[in-house]
Amino acid sequence: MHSRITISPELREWILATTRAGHGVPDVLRLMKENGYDPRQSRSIVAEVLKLPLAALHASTDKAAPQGLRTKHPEAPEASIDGHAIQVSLSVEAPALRVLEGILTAQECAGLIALAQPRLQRALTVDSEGRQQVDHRRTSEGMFFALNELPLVARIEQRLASLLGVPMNHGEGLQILHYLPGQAYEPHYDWFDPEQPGYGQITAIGGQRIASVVMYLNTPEQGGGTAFPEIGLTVTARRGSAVYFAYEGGDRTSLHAGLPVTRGEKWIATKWLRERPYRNQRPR
Ligand SMILES: O=C(O)CCC(=O)C(=O)O
Repeated sequence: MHSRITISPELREWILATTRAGHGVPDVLRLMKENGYDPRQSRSIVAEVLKLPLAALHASTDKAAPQGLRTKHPEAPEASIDGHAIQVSLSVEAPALRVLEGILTAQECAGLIALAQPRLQRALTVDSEGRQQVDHRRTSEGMFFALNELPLVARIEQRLASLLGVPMNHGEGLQILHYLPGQAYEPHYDWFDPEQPGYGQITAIGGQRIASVVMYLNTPEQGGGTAFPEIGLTVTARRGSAVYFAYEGGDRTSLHAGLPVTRGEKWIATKWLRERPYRNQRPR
């Protein structure tokens, strides 16, 4: 798409080194402008070097975009969104965590499973260089919906956006995971480590992740809860409920794991939220 641009090896290496050092796309574009590059041409060059869609760079550098947005932790015991009653049944301060009942109806859970099933593949994780890879720590199967891909997906995304006070476009596409007996997701953080070499590239669009919502689409017969080992909490997986947790600034108490399913199966839908708009990126 950008094959007609000539990029010197030095410039290419500088862009890669700058993002690897933890700077985002807006910083790279600002520095290029200060050095006399035309902003439009800079965007094309950066898109080509970082293998990002050009449209996404417009989103990440949009001056009107709120920077460093945070989610609003639900405080009231009950919220009504679109006539949909959501209850907070457990609150924790560190990490900021809420167990939410009634986030999805039984029909919505069944609808997501039916839509996802034919598209399942071995779930991947993002390595320290920002690449998607098969990882022994995560043995489930999964798939991503694009943001706003279908009316059901859009309705759920809008509900989460209203509940948490962040625009829908700060969300990554909804991920569906399916676990069978013995499958699990070992303890991990959802936020990206700024010390890792791929940090600048992973966060170039949308910035850092700020919060997660894990929604349970079925009730496993046994096992499959979401554990938070730093605080000694396990959230039981129950159809239609969810666990929301926030981790601005890389909160280490947000360490969590999908415990092994010991009988039956487990289906979840996960929404990760970013501090800035995130343009409908499918995992690379
Ligand atoms: O399966 C779970 O309960 C947790 C899933 C999870 O940690 C994730 O998708 O990041």
